[in-house]
Amino acid sequence: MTAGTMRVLGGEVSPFTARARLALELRGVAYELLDEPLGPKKSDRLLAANPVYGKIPVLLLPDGRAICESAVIVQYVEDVVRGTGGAEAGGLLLPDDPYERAMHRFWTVFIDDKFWPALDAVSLAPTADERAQAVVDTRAALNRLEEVFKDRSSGAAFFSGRDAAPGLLDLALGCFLPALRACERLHGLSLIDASATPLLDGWSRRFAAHPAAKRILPDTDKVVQFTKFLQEMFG
Ligand code: GSH
Repeated sequence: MTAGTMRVLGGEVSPFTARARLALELRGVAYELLDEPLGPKKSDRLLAANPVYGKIPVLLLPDGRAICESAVIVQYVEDVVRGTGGAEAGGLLLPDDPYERAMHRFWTVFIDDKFWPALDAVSLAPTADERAQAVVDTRAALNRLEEVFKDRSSGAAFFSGRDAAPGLLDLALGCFLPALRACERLHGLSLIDASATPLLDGWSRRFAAHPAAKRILPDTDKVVQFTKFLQEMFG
């Protein structure tokens, strides 16, 4: 990858943008963040780069080609760095074993399809009943991810099975930690904690303390403000 020429269309409080940026940071790829204001009207730049979904993040390659979908971007970064025999070749973001790689991809899809919609609905579902159900669904997804951590981490610090380096699955869930903490604060809930999900509790502290996460993840305060703005917009 040519340093300094990658660009990310994204937003500072966007969890999916954080996921893509974390991969670039962890792999030491320089990039520029182009802030893409999200509102009812999407910019021509975003629609040209992501005509299918019109969503951020989009990774713009030095030659202008675009890659959409945060988990696809993470895997692209991994593929390119492996392909160039980068200093960390041998699998930093995904395990080497094909079955393990498949499992990490499977649970990444679960996080996006089950966990995130449930967490999002805790703040944004239209009715009280739906919000209550969303809390139940969020807890159920986290309980499942507690089991996944036990199975995949092999006792290491991260889902990646390593003590020093987070991988795809860590990024997939970790990008939502600010949203989760904001949701806890806004609704007086405790979702990841030492009694309900002790393994995820330890993991979340280690992930948040990782230098790349410290650089990229937005402050909980900012996410609280953004969530309130969304509640007003959709409420
Ligand atoms: N599956 C997508 C990914 O992983 O990149 C989700 C991206 C996504 O939902 N991005 C949000 C967005 O662009 C911001 S965090 N929302 C604007 C919209 O839905 O119109």
